[in-house]
Amino acid sequence: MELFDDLDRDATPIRLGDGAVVLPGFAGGEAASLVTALLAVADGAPFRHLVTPGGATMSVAMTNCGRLGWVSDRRGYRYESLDPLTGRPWPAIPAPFLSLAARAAAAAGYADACPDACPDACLVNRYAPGARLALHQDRDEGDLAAPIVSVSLGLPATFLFGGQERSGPVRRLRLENGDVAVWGGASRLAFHGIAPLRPGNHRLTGPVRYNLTFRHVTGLP
Ligand code: MD6
Ligand code: FE
Repeated sequence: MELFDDLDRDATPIRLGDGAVVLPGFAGGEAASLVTALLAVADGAPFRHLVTPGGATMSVAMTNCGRLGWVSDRRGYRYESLDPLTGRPWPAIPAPFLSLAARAAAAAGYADACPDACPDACLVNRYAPGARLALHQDRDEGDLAAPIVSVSLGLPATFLFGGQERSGPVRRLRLENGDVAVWGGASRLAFHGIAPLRPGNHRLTGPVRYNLTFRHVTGLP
């Protein structure tokens, strides 16, 4: 039945590149509680459409939880410990998020990433129909040795996975509710993005897709 097809998928890991893997449905069983926790985060730190240094308003709405949050404005991309919208610290990363991030990292072969490189930042993305994320690298983190864990919730999206250069070939992969991507190592700086979201209705999230990305921004002193 189409409504529930993301619950019943082949869980064999998909290798994207050296050090990068997608774990299909890894978070499927806990997706509903992750969405509930995510909405509680957004109660304290509302979703907003950030402006890029070039002056464009992003189509993806974003918020953060954790000690540090990723922000963008005319001055550039960076991590901030206070939410510029509220002036308050970002909400704490909910315990079920941290548990999932640790289990996914271990399943992908990064068992040693924590406690030395536990996530201290979690970016929360919300995609409405048509929202997209242009090809980019995640390179604003101080610790590029720690892997990033990325969780897809709600409507499916087409993930674009390129190489070390923006102009290289791009692989397209469908990410469904509960899919978890873990990448580090040689793929840590690979270009990637999300194609414009197709309209739909998901039982957990209605008309949108959410994505959580866990990062370790600050290395040990
Ligand atoms: C998204 N993800 O899935 C956007 N970045 O909505 C990312 O930009 C991303 O999935 C770094 C590592 C994994 C990711
Ligand atoms: Fe990214």
